[in-house]
Amino acid sequence: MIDEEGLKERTFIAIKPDGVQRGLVGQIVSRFETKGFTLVGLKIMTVTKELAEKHYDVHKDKPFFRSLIEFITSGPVVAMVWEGEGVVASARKIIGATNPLTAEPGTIRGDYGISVGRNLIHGSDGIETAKKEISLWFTEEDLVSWKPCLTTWIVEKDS
Ligand code: DAT
Ligand code: MG
Repeated sequence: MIDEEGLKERTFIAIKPDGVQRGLVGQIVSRFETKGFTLVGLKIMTVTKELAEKHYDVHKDKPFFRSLIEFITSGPVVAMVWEGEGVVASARKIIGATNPLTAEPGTIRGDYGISVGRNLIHGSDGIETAKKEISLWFTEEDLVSWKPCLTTWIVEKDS
């Protein structure tokens, strides 16, 4: 049994410039949609250096930080918020391991990539990170709270 609060779990997902340039937006969106999660925020944007550095602040001392910032600001990014029970951890599984070469087939990175610096997609690594990232990338007005009419066919609320 899950409560309304559980249904409201949200994660931040971004299709990186390589995913957009390679025409994979539709296929990537489709993976989360067909899984049963609800899209509550979506925009295509050019990421500023300031936003990129804030988003990847945790990696600021890593040797790959500069190339990561350069890459994420190099072309359009599709930023999204997805909602649903367990969405944060589930999205990480759908995305796959950081290095696409070791990511399992069937995951997004496992199916579409071969290089860690071109790994197509970002997903929040925890519920608290998700909250921080969502507020960094979206305003409250950007997000739409809605209940898909298929919900009772996807989620068993009372059992
Ligand atoms: P993830 O995106 O799976 O959460 P992360 O948070 O450890 O991975 O790193 C953020 C991004 O930085 C990752 O998607 C790609 C890049 N990156 C990570 N490790 C790297 C490495 N060893 N060399 C080059 N880029 C790396
Ligand atoms: Mg990460």
